[in-house]
Amino acid sequence: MTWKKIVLNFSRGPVILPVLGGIKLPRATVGHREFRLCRSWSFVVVVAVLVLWACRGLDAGEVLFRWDFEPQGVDSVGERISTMPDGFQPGQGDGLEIAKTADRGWALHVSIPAGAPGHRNIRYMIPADRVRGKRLKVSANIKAQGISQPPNPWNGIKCMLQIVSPGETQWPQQNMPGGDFDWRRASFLAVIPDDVERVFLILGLENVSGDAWFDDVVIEDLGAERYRQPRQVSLSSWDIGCRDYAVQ
Ligand SMILES: [Ca+2]
Repeated sequence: MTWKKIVLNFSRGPVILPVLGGIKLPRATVGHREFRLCRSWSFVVVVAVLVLWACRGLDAGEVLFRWDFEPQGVDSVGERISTMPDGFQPGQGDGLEIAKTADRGWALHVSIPAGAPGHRNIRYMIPADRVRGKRLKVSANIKAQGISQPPNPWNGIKCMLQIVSPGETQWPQQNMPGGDFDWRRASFLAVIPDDVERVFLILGLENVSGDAWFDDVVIEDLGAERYRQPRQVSLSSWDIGCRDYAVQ
């Protein structure tokens, strides 16, 4: 039997379907034997539901934290505010503010003057007990303007976790390019060890100059760790959801 003998035959009359009814399903002929491609739409529906359920487990989870940097009080009604969200620890120096953008409302704006690459960030301490042994997804909308070329791939725009465990510190992130780009969604995954002591979210710039904006920063709990290796995974490129992982 060869594939050449497989002929789809759409002329054998209707197959009455138990779910949708009245829709013709094609039949296949293999040699002298004939069979239906699908026994019923019920089977198709069940498979589709299972696939959707499996995909949901890959990229959706309980939202633990979300920051959109929008003002919360009457004091914030104005042209400009500089107050960081509750719990965030701003770094020293200028160049950190919550500023209004043209297309995303208020956002975190981090700026370092051209010609003087340096470090500037804010950090948020995530309660370790809340994420211990969990898989986390961190995502944010990021915009860049005039970011100088990072000296190393891991420098530059930082949307990163610092995971401190006994004898080991991990820095999972998605590496990002320099230059200019409009709002894009960055995301990465991280596995939090059972013995974690401290976890920080860090947003800012490292070893570069230029301007970066951060908005709609979300940390999701994807559930308990399903595997031990790799301990960190991150997306290899922009905007590809949670399907194509690259081990850092
Ligand atoms: Ca916003």
